Amino acid sequence: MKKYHNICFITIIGIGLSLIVSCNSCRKQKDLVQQEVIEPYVQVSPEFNTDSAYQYVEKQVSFGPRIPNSDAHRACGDYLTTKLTLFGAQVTEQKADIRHYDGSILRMRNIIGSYQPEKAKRILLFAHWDTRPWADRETDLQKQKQPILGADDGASGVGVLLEIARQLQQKPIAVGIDIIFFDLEDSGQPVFDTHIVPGEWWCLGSEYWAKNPHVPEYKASYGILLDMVGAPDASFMKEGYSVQYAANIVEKIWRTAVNLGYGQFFISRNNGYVTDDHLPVNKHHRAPAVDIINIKDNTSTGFPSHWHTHDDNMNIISRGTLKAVGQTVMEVIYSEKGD
Ligand code: AHN
Ligand code: ZN
Repeated sequence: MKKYHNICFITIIGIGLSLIVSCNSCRKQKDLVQQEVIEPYVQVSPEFNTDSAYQYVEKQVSFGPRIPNSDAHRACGDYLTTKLTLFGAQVTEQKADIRHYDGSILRMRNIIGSYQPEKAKRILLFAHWDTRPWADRETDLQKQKQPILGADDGASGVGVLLEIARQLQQKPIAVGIDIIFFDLEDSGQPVFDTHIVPGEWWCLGSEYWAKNPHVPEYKASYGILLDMVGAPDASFMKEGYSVQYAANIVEKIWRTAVNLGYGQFFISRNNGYVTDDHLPVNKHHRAPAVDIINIKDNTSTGFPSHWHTHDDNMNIISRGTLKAVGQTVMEVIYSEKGD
């Protein structure tokens, strides 16, 4: 009887052990299977055409430096207005006379293209279209006094947004979109003028709009600024004011970029505070706004080495970078649900 008991006991333990073992291997197999069938990310947005974005950058640069009060500035402004109109946006222009740091008057022209203006839920996409009147980061003083072409600093963000405008006409989305090309971003006091004039001389177009929006009481769910989004080795780090005012939008954009395979451009690191067009937009509460901007930690300025030099020309524009930024922004906005 005792022996029988023992056998019985051993058998029960045996069955128990084998159950545990088989359950474990069962679970292991399941884990394996689950790992093998991780779903690839399925893109919801139409394909951003980077050749077309490149052309829009090239066209702006072909006017020459788009410095305030110049013929090239006027001609390029007309081009941008015409393009937005052709792409089906409702276009509004804001004009005002704004005081420059040296006391002269700059004739400002902000260009706004609205899609589905009747919709309450809106997203604001913006870039500056003016170019810096000086190459004040050149070492040679003569070169410093010449205006830059601003292929990256100016034209790249606008080029990407024009392509997005074209796409919005082809395939409308669930939310309203406002695209703003701000003027007078880049007329801040040059470094060679050491007699510092107190005041804020950067981002004058966006400051004007944030105080006097084209629609009274204007608010957007969020805003995205594109600044210097064309260089082949661009690194978009998480800029300080963007994180301070719009942390969840920063995360949404960077996560989307990684999902699309653009993690080499969208770096998961915080780096610096930049006075840029998103600052007035944030301060005046028009939208929590994020700056996608090429930031470097291995240069003295914190910006790429071509910044505010004559190297900022078509040679530093890469279709691959325009694509990474354009497709990421499109994916973010085409994922939005309506009101
Ligand atoms: C300042 O240098 C104060 N802000 C940089 C913003 C900028 C200039 N973006 C392009 N050009
Ligand atoms: Zn600049």
